[in-house]
Amino acid sequence: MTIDLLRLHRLNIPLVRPFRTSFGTEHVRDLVLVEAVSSDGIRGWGECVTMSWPGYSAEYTDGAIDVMQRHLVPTLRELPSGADPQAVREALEVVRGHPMAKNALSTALLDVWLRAREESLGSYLGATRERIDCGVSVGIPATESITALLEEVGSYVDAGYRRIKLKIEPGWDLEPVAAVRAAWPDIPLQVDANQAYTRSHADHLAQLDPFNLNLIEQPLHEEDWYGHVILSEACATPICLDESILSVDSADSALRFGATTIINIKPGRVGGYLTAREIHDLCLDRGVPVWCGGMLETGVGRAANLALAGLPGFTVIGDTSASSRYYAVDVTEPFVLDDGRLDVPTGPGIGVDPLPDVLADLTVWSAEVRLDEG
Ligand code: OSB
Ligand code: MG
Repeated sequence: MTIDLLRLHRLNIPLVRPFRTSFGTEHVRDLVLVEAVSSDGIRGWGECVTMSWPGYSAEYTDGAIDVMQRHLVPTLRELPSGADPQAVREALEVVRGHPMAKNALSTALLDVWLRAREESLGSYLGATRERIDCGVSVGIPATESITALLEEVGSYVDAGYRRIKLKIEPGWDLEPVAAVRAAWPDIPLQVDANQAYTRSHADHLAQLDPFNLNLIEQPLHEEDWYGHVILSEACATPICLDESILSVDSADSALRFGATTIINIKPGRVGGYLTAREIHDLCLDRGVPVWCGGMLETGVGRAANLALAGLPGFTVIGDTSASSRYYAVDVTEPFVLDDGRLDVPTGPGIGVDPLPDVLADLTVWSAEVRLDEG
């Protein structure tokens, strides 16, 4: 079996509500789905989780398309036919950085490879759970109104979400956290700053301690390893890294230095599901809890994330929310919350396919690149 061609589909999907974080506001999800087509007609899918601007990390959608077409696809052309997922991963390593672009391509190829073997991604990765407890990530309300926040959180609690994550930034932290904690004294609650603070905020962030939070996610700049050690000492609330963890080695370093005690694993941020699994394995060995983060994925990325979240070390509730949290119309059959949980797909590969009509409606640009010719 060989992969003959790749199609890049750029989609713009309106979000059900704007998603404001410390790094900006997203109104429309601007992402790329990679479709890989094999010589025997099997089609696999991968999602490129970049945003349209480099606010979360240095990657962004135009840049990801460029690096895929200009640099990553040519490395895939050098692969022997039938190359296994590890060989694909190694081929892509000749390009520095760009983990989200690499994840999109390698997942599309992995999906074809698994479908040809009729094996699900969950089974391949080693998932031991069939249903995943779901949390939800709540943006900063456009109005910065506590009432609006409580209404939004209330709608998620009513929908059955089992954990709430609040986005915070300087000026939007203690007050919203206190209000949500007062309204729901027992709900698992955590916060995510997306690097918005500095070391000088250590005492300020320690004021979150009385609210019994699971964790504070990525308070400081992604390269500020020592700053996170200082915060870990200043705060009783555990520090959890997201943006800082780009590889198995950065996870190992962060844990050994005491910069983090919990890790948010996102396959896009680490360059693919094989690396995501290795970070999971390292943490499981050390007894370090991990959880599956999200990047406002469509059903394509969500399906694969649910497979990952089924692994035994994912003992902390993650950001794998239902389709309706993000989109009025998802590109796949929607993922629907049932008792606060979503099922790990069981079909071959990622177990879902884009709906052709919806895909066509949402596509703003597409390109086809052949792998069987230079
Ligand atoms: O930092 O975890 C983050 C969304 C986009 C970019 C970064 C992050 C997020 C989220 C939402 O918090 C996760 C999700 O629901 O997909
Ligand atoms: Mg985060």
